[in-house]
Amino acid sequence: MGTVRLTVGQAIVRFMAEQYVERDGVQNRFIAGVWGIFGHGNVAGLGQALEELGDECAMPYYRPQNEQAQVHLASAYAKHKNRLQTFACMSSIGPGATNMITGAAQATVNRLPVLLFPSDYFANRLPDPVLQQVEHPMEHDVSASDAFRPVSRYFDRISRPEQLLSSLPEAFRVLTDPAATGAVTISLPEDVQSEVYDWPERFFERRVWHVGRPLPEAGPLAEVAALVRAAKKPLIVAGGGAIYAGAEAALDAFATTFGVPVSESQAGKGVLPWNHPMNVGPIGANGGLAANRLARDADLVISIGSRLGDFVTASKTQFQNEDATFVGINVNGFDANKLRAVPLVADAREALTALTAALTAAGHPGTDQAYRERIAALKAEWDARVDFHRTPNGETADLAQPEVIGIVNDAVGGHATVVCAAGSLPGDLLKLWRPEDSKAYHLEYGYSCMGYEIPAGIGIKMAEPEREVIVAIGDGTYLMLNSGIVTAVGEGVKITVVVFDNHGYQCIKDLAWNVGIPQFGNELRFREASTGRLTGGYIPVDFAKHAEAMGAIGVTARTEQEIRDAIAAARTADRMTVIHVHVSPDKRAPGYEGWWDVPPAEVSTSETVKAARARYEQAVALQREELA
Ligand SMILES: Cc1ncc(C[n+]2csc(CCOP(=O)(O)OP(=O)(O)O)c2C)c(N)n1
Ligand SMILES: [Mg+2]
Repeated sequence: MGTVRLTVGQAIVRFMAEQYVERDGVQNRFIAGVWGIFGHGNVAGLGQALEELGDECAMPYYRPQNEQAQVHLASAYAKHKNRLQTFACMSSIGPGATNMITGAAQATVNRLPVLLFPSDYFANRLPDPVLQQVEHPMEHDVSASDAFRPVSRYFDRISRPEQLLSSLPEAFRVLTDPAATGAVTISLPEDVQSEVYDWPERFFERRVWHVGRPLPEAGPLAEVAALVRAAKKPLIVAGGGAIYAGAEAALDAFATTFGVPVSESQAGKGVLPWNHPMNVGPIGANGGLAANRLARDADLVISIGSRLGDFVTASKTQFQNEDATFVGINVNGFDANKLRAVPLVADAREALTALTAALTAAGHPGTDQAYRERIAALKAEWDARVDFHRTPNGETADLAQPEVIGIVNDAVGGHATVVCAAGSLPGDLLKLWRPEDSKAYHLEYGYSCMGYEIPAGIGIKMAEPEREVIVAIGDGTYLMLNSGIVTAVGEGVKITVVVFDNHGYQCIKDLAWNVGIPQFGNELRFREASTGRLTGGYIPVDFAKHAEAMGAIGVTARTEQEIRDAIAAARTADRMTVIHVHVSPDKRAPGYEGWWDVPPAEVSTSETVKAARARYEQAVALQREELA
């Protein structure tokens, strides 16, 4: 058997180019390219390899402005591609590496594949401490890259070239396994990246990773079918896994045939179009009244591809029927078993198809007329509430955020992808945005990471260039991580960013208010001499000018017509546009019988804190600790 003489960096590039995935008979290459910022840790290793082999291996290199952003971009790309393709991301040693940790955590929380190559200190340790080395006084084998371990689904450090022979295949096995996937980190010491090895030729042969659709076992399937037949008031909670599995049609058939309402998490929103008769809208802390009322009384709750985060379960207060049974349909046994559920560990599409067949064979008539009428009545009431919030009514000096959401959604339609992650926008979008297909709503609300939005918008647009992409972003988040605009301009990626400027972290101000604290630290205000605190006027930021300075088109829009005009102009512009919209600092969509566990101080001299604590103790009594 022949060998090929390559450096570690060169071997990685050659290997990645030959890794494919296949699902349902369709094949594609798994790694679309490599994002990275160079430093002494990787310029001579992976950097040299990409420069020499990138064209030959069709492995394009992309340059971000920030290592965290490139990981967000890669995970958004993977999410839009239903996890069937992603990017690799590399960094230098130390700060470049640790900058990727936030992105790694965000990908792992959301069960999205990203392949990370941080650089690491010399394996031979001779130059120690190399520039940027955090020296651990008692454990010399510990490096900054070890901080990736708790946020990765697979971690390895390559201290001898031949370790790649087992490590790289394992990395791809984890990345392409729907139950195991998340951030995969292979840390590469600076010296090892440039070292040569005689690799077996077969290491570089094409490998096709089958992305499985695990079938439900007969026993649990029969048990779940019996539960559905016995249920009078069943409810589905659809999560991201339903979309990644391409279960839209199977879910539609199941829900429609058996009259089972479908509620949505942030990741699951859009799995059925908003106006599907069985789509009862969002559930949980940020949910709507239809889903939340049905959830309160449901006697059977079937979660499909959801990690059942606290926003979905309203911190375990959402399901108040003590006799309710839970079913967890999930490829991942960990998620399938949550809420003490009967687990159906399987691919969402396959599980729903099998369940529909079993129930049809048993002649199950589905839910009764009264329940179906209740679903329709609640849905009509909720849709009317949404219309009300989306319609401008001139109550506030600047437009209110829900009104701007309605205006933007009407302007771009139900097939543009809206992307968001943190702030008050996710809650308002969950309630008010109206997606018409499962790729029209892209929320990262697992890690809810400020800074995700702009890089994610770029990733989505790269994943599907034909689709209009709208980045909905708060002023606070924009200020945290906006340099992706330069990347988008450079790459010719045309997205539209709508900055909702309400002068600060208004969702946290709301939250502070709820726990009894007056405005403190959340608004974007000048420090005031008289108070010594951040109580002065608003610090003015011109987001349109800022975006223009980075090469984008910047527009300020204050009225409905100006927003519509700006979106229309963005469509025909030659580059990306940032629309700065002034929104009222005080008006957002209200809550609809959801709750979120944020404990106010147990002791305080403040009357508002004491009152908040008393309210909290009443609410927390509804928490179902047996579902923990
Ligand atoms: C990286 C990161 N830091 C802090 C937080 C906590 N946090 C959540 S939303 C938010 C404020 C967001 O402000 P802005 O983007 O202006 O949105 P608004 O609340 O005003 O709608 C903060 C600080 C977070 N989610 N992510
Ligand atoms: Mg804000």
